[in-house]
Amino acid sequence: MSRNHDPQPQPTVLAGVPFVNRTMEHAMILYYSPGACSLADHIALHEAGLQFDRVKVDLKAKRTEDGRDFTGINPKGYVPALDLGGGAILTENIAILSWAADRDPSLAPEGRDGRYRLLEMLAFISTEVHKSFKPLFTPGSSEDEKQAAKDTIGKRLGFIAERMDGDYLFGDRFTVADAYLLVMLTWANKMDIAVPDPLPAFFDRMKQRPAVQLAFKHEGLG
Ligand SMILES: N[C@@H](CCC(=O)N[C@@H](CS)C(=O)NCC(=O)O)C(=O)O
Repeated sequence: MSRNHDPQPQPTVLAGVPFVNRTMEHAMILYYSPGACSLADHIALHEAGLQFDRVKVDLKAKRTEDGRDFTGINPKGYVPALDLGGGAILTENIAILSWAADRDPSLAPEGRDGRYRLLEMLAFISTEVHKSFKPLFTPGSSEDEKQAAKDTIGKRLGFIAERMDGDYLFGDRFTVADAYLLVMLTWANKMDIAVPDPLPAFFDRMKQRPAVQLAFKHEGLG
């Protein structure tokens, strides 16, 4: 298990209820695998200035780095899983990223519909981009299946690229959706999928953010 060396957490308020994300008894814990989609949540938690511990998961063996059966923590058997403290486990990228944006509302788009625009984008990235990578990560996929996946991902990244209007997905300010998109771009680069403009510049911009650099460092990524 590793721990942040960031400043102590400040109490925040969720739905009118004061919330401290760490007590001596109940640390928040992110279960992650290096470079997996959980990297988006890792970045978002840093961006929100939250204090948390990290536990690496071996996704093949379904074991945590400290030797526990991961399916006992998240019966779904996949990352991300966020222990909010005392064993209350939150799963699914859309939920965890939305949760982080509720902790720090500057991480969601502004405006009356900002929260729904965020969910719309997170759902698109999750169900249309992230899931489309599956054949590329599944042993035994045929070359045709892999090429079809690459074509679909290229098309969906193109849809996002055409709508980018500013430095980030929602203009000039980072939101948690940018963290998810960044992870998709790291995968696209690894899989030699052409990434349309202006996404390469977005990728470089994101890599300059201290929270992104910290998450990459914690996960041992280059
Ligand atoms: N629906 C889940 C999917 C998460 C997911 O695909 N996690 C992958 C890593 S990126 C994983 O842990 N795969 C291992 C497995 O499914 O056994 C979410 O959006 O959070």
